[in-house]
Amino acid sequence: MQVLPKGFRHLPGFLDRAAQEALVEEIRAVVAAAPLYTPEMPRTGQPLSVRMTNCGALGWVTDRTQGYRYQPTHPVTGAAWPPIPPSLLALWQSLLATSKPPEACLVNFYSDTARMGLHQDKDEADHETPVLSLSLGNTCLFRLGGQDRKDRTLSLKLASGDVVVLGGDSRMAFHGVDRIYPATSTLLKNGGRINLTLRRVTI
Ligand code: MD3
Ligand code: FE
Repeated sequence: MQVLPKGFRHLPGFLDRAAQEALVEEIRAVVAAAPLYTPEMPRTGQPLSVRMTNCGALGWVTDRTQGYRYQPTHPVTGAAWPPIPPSLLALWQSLLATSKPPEACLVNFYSDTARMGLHQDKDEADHETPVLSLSLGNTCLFRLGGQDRKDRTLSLKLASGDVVVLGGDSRMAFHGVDRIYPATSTLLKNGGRINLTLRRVTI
């Protein structure tokens, strides 16, 4: 029997169509100020298939020479990240018990062929505050494991408008995206999927 880790919450269809459309426009404005770039694996320089940008005081970035890190500026333009849209700050406040605001909002853009390998999110000093994830566009097959890479995993689909809270035991769980299902949403005119993750970075 599969059991979800304690602290994992999946809220299917939490955002209605109008809220999703409004969020896409806000993300378009973020991307206009902070263009999507192609992140690279540390040391090998192997490109990730997901393109990324951020908003917030800190952004998660990775490249061959400096590896995984948070920094206050865009790795290509050198500009400060644009602010997190107020609607996302309000969502964070309404869903989480914490009084600490998010510092980073990572924007992942998946083409219909992109994926993300199994990994842990551990570049934050704060491992306690939950991560809040929002999905927009095509449905993906998401995989969630345990705190050890060898732990059994379970798969679930994340559709446009779904919200996931990764708190408690799920905060340090391995996870990844195995595939995107093309043409499962009409939200993004050119297909693909956007995932937003709001995070607390510093203690
Ligand atoms: C479980 N993003 O940005 S979202 C990531 O769909 C990331 O783009 C995936 O993994 C995506 O790091 C998954 C759901 C998610 C986000 C953060 C987590 C699951 C998580 C952090 C800890 C555990
Ligand atoms: Fe992750």
